[in-house]
Amino acid sequence: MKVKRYVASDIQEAMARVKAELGEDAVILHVRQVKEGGVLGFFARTKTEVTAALEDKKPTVQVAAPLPPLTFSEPKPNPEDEMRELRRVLGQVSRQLKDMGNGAEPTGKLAWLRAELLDKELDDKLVKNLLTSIEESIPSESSQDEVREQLGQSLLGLMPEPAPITLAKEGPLIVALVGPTGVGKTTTVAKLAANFALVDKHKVALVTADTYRVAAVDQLRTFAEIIRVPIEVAVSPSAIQQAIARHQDKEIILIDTAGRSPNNRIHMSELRAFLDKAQPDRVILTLSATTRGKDLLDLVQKFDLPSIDSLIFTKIDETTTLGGIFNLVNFCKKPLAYLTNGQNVPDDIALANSDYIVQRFLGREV
Ligand SMILES: Nc1nc2c(ncn2[C@@H]2O[C@H](COP(=O)(O)OP(=O)(O)O)[C@@H](O)[C@H]2O)c(=O)[nH]1
Ligand SMILES: [Mg+2]
Repeated sequence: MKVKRYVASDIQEAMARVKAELGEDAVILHVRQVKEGGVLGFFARTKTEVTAALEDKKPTVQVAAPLPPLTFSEPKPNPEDEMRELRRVLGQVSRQLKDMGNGAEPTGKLAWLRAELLDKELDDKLVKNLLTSIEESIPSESSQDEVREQLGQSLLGLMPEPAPITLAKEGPLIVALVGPTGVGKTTTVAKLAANFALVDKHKVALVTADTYRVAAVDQLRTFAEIIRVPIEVAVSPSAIQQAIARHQDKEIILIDTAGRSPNNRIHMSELRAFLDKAQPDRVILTLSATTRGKDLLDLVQKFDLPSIDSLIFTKIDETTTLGGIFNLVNFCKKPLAYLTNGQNVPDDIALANSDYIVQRFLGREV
């Protein structure tokens, strides 16, 4: 890779020089204002500095092919995906720069796989462990196909058995969905309620603790009326206890919690107060598959890990890389319960089948 710095009187001039020298394929790494000339900082002129890079050859990493959807809907182009692509390219450039700086260009037979896995947003440490496990499992002269096959096995080995909701207990099973705002908790509660009530003919009650947005209550209430499931609006932790007490004849009580900011301590302690009173049998952390890897890890730590027993990933129809799921599962060792893949209630939800996730990660038809 060729990296070059250009200083010009303005950004237009700098970009013209980048284009003239490095061509249209150059990647802009950095733009900043610099002072030049002058004496002891006086009379210095402000210039624009652009650092640009050009790859010598085509990148060896393959771009993941678009993955097939779980059911009907096609992956939709989405600005977040475009941003992700931009970040991916920049990440790739900065990794290569770092490798060059360290004089540590990845060597060894699996360097191609390392690049590919990092590119799919798998965490550095996880990639290292996977490569070690592959090297230990198959002969070093194995073909790329054999390596990929082993990768699939190693990834499968990472995934705990899926843990869907099962109604084995006497009295109502109390299940609460928690998670950041906008990930799809209410929609997922609606999907689960519809499946339990209409498909499996169980006695269901809904409780919403999301009273912060009028629209949120209405959203679930309208839906509950359609599927003829009772709904309670719990405005306080003690109200949630009373709401649950009123539905002891049900087989499952699904609690939709407020999508509150995990960065806000008051929000999180309110959530905890609701859960303390509700005493759920299961707390399922709901996360969006479109959230970037590192942000996912930050989020999961804010949601009081010990009390969480499983995970739901939503919006897998909106992303082509499922790398974040492996990072997270590997980090918190919690099983997945469900995946959701669209806005349609009640259809766009499925059991979190590990094989499906691995195949999609590997870019294979499922
Ligand atoms: N594409 C897609 N959108 C979803 C999915 N689940 C939920 N949504 C959408 O995400 C938005 C936020 O959902 P909502 O249930 O209100 O999120 P909450 O704030 O966590 O309760 C809505 O527009 C939903 O239709 C999914 O699996 N795929
Ligand atoms: Mg909601």
